[in-house]
Amino acid sequence: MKQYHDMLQRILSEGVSKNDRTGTGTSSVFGHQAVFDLSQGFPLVTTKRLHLKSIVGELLWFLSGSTNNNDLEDMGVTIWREWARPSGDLGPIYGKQWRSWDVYEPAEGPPDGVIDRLRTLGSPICERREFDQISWLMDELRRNPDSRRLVVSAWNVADLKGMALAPCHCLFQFNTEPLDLAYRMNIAENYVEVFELPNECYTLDKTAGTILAHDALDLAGVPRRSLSCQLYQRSADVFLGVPFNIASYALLTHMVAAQVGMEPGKFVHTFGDLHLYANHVEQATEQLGRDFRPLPTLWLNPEVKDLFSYTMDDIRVDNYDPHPAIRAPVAV
Ligand code: DHF
Ligand code: TMP
Repeated sequence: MKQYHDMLQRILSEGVSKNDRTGTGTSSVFGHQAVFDLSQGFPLVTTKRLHLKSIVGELLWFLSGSTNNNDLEDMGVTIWREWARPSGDLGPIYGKQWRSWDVYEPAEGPPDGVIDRLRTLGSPICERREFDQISWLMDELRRNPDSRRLVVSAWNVADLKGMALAPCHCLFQFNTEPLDLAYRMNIAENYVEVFELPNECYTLDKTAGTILAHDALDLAGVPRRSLSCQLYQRSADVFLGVPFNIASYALLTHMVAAQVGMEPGKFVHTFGDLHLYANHVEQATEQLGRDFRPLPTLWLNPEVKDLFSYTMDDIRVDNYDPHPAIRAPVAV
């Protein structure tokens, strides 16, 4: 996770002092990009231990469409507690916008005369409908994988005033690319049991990316496309929020890819205001002194047949061997 240490380092060397909404004070850079190649391991920071259950729980909570902190706490996750109202409500944040963005459309039905009369009385003449951006995305990825409009937005201007916190990770876009044959052969053994085929008259030369007996290797189950995701994050707490955000969107990319039969490609993380809070400097410096460990790998239960059916038990990270956690206070 050199990309993550580069962010910390860049803020420490080039960051400018800025005041902020919470009154804590930050050192900040505006505009940064990090790219994570998901084929090189799951990007979970190894130089401090991250609480994976909080990351997975939060993403499942977003995908469920909930915006009530009580639903998140029922999964044992407390990261949104400080912002919740006494009822647990957080206003129309991510879950609402991802799954049921409000759409107002001219009401249909009443004869023109009635509409005109309501108009003169100043009455609303719209009907409310809900748009599920995530379901739309899944359909569109299958229907139109070359689309350049595979965008999901949490930044709903009309709803901002009701939100407990304005969306930090506000917009993401997916992109698919065809995989060439050599790459598909290289990943084949992740999908089909090539070495257990009854017909043994073939040789898979993985280094050369060639196959000597084509008809013996069945690539039917091997993805034809890779799937990448780019996130725009307008505001980013580099020590506490960012490691969560990287892992969360990497996980989302893996889950979506699994459901549409594509190979996870890259996660591109683009930042607006990337900042280190003044009371996290010591912790960040300690973390920078630690050496990287190998990245873990992600396992998703292949039995799960739709994006909204994943549970905690269907998602596992193997071979995570991080340095110890480093505590830091969160700015509210
Ligand atoms: N406000 C601020 N100032 N920074 C944030 O990162 C932030 N993130 C929010 C909401 N508001 C925020 C939602 N995400 C933690 C991590 C992510 C997160 C909120 C909090 C956090 O405190 N992490 C600790 C403990 C994690 C745990 O309890 O599982 C950590 O050490 O990583
Ligand atoms: P702001 O709304 O004034 O920008 O404050 C939001 C703070 O929360 C800011 O420090 C960024 C941080 N944050 C993250 O870094 N990641 C997240 O996922 C969330 C929700 C917040």
